[in-house]
Amino acid sequence: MMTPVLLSATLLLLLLPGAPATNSNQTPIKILVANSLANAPNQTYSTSLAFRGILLGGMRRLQDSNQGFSFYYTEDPNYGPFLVCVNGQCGCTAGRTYWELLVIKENNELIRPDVGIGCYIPCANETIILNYNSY
Ligand code: B12
Repeated sequence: MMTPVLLSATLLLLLLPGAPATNSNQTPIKILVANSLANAPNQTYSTSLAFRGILLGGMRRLQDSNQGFSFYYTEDPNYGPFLVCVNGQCGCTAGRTYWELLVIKENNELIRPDVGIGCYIPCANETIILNYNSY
């Protein structure tokens, strides 16, 4: 039996905005694969993240869920994971192509994160755009 003090403290924690969700799969996001260099149709996938999990974790879950999404990255010594290939299409230095990371926030604002897939922490209901592009 909980004491009244303990009970009200527990209730307060549950009601506090920003209190961590107890279920660690509660951050749904979409991943949209686009190609600015070819007239290819976009592909959209759904995945989820652990509480405050990184984008790379959601991409791994998506790859493991057999929805037809695959990716490959290399490890940069300074900045961490660099996304090289998505669904078999690879960026290449000689051709000056790469996978650009863009995000549509829940308020529809489009941003270009200043970190990569290993550091970006998506918010719920964001659409992450992996866009094949040139530089
Ligand atoms: C040129 C450049 C690029 C080029 C690199 C192509 C090439 N072969 O030269 C391209 C256009 C591909 C690129 C892409 C991105 N970049 Co960039 N890039 C730079 C820049 C301006 C210079 C890097 C450089 O040439 N250094 C000199 C060489 C000799 O050193 P290097 O260690 O060999 O450089 C390599 C790494 O920097 C790597 N690299 C470049 N960008 C990124 C980003 C990430 C996340 C990783 C892991 C590696 C990486 O590519 C370079 C060549 O191999 C730096 C800023 C700066 N002034 O340093 C930003 C910088 C490294 N990039 C950054 C970012 C955020 C990105 C993107 C995530 C942007 C986006 N939203 O799409 C993407 C990567 C997406 C992915 N596929 O994972 C950030 C990284 C910050 C961080 N802590 O994560 C930096 C610091 C700029 C910033 N915003 O402050 N980038």
